[in-house]
Amino acid sequence: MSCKLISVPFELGQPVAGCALGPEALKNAGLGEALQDLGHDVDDLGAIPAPEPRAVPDHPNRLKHLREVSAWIEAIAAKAYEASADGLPIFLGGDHSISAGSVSGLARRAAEQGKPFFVLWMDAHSDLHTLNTTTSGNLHGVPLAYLAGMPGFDGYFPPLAAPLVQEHVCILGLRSVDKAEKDALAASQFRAYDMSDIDRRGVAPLLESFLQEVRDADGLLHVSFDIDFLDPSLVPGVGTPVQGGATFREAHLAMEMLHESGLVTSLDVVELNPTLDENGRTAALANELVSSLFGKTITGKKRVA
Ligand code: 4U7
Ligand code: MN
Ligand code: MN
Ligand code: MN
Repeated sequence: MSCKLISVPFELGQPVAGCALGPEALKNAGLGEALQDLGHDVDDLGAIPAPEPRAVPDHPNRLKHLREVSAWIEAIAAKAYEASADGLPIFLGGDHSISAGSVSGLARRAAEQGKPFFVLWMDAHSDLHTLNTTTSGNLHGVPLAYLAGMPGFDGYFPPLAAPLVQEHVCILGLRSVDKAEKDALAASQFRAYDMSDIDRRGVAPLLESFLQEVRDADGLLHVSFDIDFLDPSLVPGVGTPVQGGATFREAHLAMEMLHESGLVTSLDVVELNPTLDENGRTAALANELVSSLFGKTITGKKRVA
């Protein structure tokens, strides 16, 4: 596998300073070397340069850094489209608003290739606010709504070449869903699994049924890994922690299954805030899980799905 590391040092989609240092922290903690040790080629494409803020109209809702977020989405989408011509792009965030760009560029590429495009959104939050429903104004809470073509983004965020098919999106790990997001979920065709589903049914059957759909459709699979998917006791270095998150074993199993599926074609790792981290343990854990996604196993034995 040829992995392309794309750093996205952008943090204005959320309110806590430090998230822009995420890409460097992941790399300094040895992400590239770990992937190489697993036998992958690693091409570090460096950081996307900060674009000029995008001229967009004022929005009636109080949205934070709309012009910056919109510009970054456009720049990231262009990069994602370009980088996905060959190899496996890995976007290192940055806050989760960056996935509005990565996923839209990848979806455009998939559409041109005539391939069904699937997304696994691993997150405590559903990120399903529209620009009209967000009450925090923090735009890392809206990317999935935008990507799925929900209303209200026209003229503010860049036009989408290929909106996601809701049935092709699986949200895993939910435990913080705002009222408007609950309504959006209820009216949607997303697959959404909350922590209670994980408790009752387990990660493996939930994920396997989704992977089987991707396989049956001969689709491409993007994984958008918001580190706050994990329980905050494991990951102090995130800006929006929510108690009751995935355990190490649940996350590890998910990553192993993703590897064994052979279906993953791109990845985001987002929401790491190194300034909130304790001795780099959040970055180290994120890298450990990414390594599992790229083939690290406990004994070295290969399992095949
Ligand atoms: B993340 C929130 F109110 N829903 O809109 C909001 F709970 O990318 C949180 O998943 C959003 O970390 C979290 O601000 C976005 C809040
Ligand atoms: Mn998120
Ligand atoms: Mn989150
Ligand atoms: Mn967050």
